Amino acid sequence: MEAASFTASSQLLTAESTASFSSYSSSSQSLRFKPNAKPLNCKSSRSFSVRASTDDSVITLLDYGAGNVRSLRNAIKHLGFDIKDVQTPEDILKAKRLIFPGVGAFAPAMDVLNKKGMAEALCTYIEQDRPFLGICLGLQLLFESSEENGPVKGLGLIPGVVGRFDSSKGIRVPHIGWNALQIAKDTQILDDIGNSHVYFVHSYRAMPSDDNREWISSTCKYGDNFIASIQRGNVHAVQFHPEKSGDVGLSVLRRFLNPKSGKTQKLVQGNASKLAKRVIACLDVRTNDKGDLVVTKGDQYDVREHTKENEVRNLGKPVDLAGQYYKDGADEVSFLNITAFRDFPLGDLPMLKVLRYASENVFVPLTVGGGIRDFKDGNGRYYSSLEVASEYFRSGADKISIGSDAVYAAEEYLKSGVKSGKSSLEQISRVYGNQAVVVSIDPRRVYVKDPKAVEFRTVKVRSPGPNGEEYAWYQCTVSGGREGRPIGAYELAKAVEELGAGEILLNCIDCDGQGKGFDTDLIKLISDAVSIPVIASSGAGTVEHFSEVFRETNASAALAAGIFHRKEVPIQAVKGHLSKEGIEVRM
Ligand code: 1PR
Repeated sequence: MEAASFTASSQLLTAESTASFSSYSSSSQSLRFKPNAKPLNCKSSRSFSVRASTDDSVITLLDYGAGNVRSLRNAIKHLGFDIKDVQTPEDILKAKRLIFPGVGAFAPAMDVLNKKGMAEALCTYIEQDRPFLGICLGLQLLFESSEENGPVKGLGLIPGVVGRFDSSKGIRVPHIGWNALQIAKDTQILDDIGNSHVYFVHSYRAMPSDDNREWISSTCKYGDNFIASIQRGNVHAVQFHPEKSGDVGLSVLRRFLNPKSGKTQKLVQGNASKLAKRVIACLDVRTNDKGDLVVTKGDQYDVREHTKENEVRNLGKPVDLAGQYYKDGADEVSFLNITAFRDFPLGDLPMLKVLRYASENVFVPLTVGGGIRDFKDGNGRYYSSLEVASEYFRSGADKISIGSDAVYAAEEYLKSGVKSGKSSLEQISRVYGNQAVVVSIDPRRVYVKDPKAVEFRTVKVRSPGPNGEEYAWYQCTVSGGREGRPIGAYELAKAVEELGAGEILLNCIDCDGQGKGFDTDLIKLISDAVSIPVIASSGAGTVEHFSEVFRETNASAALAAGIFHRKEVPIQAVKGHLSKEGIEVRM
């Protein structure tokens, strides 16, 4: 996954990278791909005469340690292959099949490849037309350069510059979600895709041109037409994430890992043409009074049964439910550790275990939230929010979600007008990219008669308040709705976008668990205010509530919990309804 925003520390890295590029540039010139050269025109290294391994069941993985590749490891293992990690450039040259999942930002990735001598080994490997699969940033790095905190030179194997999506064209950046491909040529690994959707998450992309046309195996339309995959001989790279693209994605990986594999399962063909609206299943998780980690669900955030015992409502086991929702067709699964604001999440080993087990069998994106903040444990040891997030990523999360701490960061930012760079939100998005950071907002409606009576953005509500009020503002809360803060959801959303959030999970305490529909007033307000994707949450009760929220607001995704846990409405019923209503979904 490439990072969308790299500011303070990346500038340091970029400066370093620039230094190493200057020593690298002479060789990178000769590494540059010349369009008509065959085979690939990389510079061979004299020192690299290593024989390829002969074991077909072992896949070599180039993981330079910049982020979460656990999902990919899980997918490879799920398909029955073992993984050998690259430690040295020689390991690249010994590989029988090499997968390069680019993670982090372009400049630091190139920096690591150059410093470890892997850039040249990679070029040699590709020049020899040996089986290669680049993923996401692993595709972008093959190009001449990137504008991401650059210009920064890439491996120079494919002509072209990687640039940022242009949000002024009315698209949301990052590009997050399920999109259709236009297949440009026959490549074995895309054979099963047809017109199904695959999962993308990125802010930068390579554009097709006459110079790189012969490489392009598929394109995708998001604002512009960008390169979704390339292929030449045995060299493949994809901008999407096969390891997070469900059965279709697994088939892409399977076909790369085992080219002899025929069609192994019948994939559902949809009428994919553009970015699909996502349907997300959410699991609110906490420890019950017996000490078991359970999926629970509240009514307006109250998760206790209204009985004498007043026990925590138990709706199932987190790993089982996540696996079930994946099979049922959820486009994403979210875990919210709802009491982590008062506990130390790294002390919550069961939650990390849940994530590890869930990610072994769930091949769509997994988000985890709860308790992401700086923390001092009982022995006075300090843990940064970045360490907490890193542990979540290592355990299998693709995105993390920040609640309370993002409210404090936004308040601070609005008060001082200065980005400190120190908030959890800023730190995590700097290291993992803003597409990996969701901000979860827990607002409560506050009715007012006169919008001028409050300093926060109000909306004219469809249903007037208890005293006939026609307006409302949405007060942000922290600690699972227990404390209201002096900031509105509108102000918070704008601030966190500036601080580096890549997506907003927009709850509404009033609607939570009520089954009466999403708060479209709130969702319209926020989805019109920001240019990052917004996930509508709280209140889904029927399939019509989903079509309503997508028709009336600019939400990119809709999330539900109660109706899925209680099996009142299956995920496929939601998708079938949306599709019938002409709203594109991944089937
Ligand atoms: O503040 O960073 O520790 O994060 C805590 C996280 O836990 C936040 O994302 C917050 O939303 C969540 N949370 C805290 N307390 C509760 C609670 O319910 N008591 N759950 C809670 C929030 C809301 C939704 C829910 C939808 C859909 N849950 O995620 O799943 O409202 O429900 P529905 O379809 O049944 O209506 P931090």
